[in-house]
Amino acid sequence: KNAERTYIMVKPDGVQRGLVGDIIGRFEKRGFKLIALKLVHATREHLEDHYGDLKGKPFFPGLINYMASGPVVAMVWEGLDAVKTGRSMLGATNPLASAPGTIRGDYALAVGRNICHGSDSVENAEKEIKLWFPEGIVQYSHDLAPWIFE
Ligand code: YYY
Ligand code: MG
Repeated sequence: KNAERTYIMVKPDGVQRGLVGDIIGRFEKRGFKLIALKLVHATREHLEDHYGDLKGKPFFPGLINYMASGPVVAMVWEGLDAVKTGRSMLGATNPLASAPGTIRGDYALAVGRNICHGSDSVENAEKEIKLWFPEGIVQYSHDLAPWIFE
């Protein structure tokens, strides 16, 4: 469970608004280990794959336009309960329902401009990590683990 992984992405609005450093900093300071990171301007096909479960929703075309409007920062973070903890750090899907102190609750107002993505299950995290990082993930040890995990 210490080695659980989640896929976290700063969306195009988060990149444009200069929130990349803050979002990375929150995950670093919480104790998660950064194991993959890149800036990508994704194709519509790739984004339709990523959001495949939402095909058919009324907001889907707008979501793809928004996500294809600029580069995103794709990341994999590893640590204790990474999927669930990552979701709680992001806040609710609709930023108006996100608590202050969460990323969306601090920086966003509109559901269609909610600045970040996080995997919603371990199974989806694995799929998303494969989709965004087909080249694989760097392995390295970081000696903080005993200071963060029992
Ligand atoms: O996982 P999460 O991002 O919190 O929400 P999803 O239900 O997976 O929807 C993905 C994405 O779609 C959401 O972050 C914003 C957008 N969206 C929308 O624009 N309008 C909605 N009513 C619901 C979702
Ligand atoms: Mg989702």
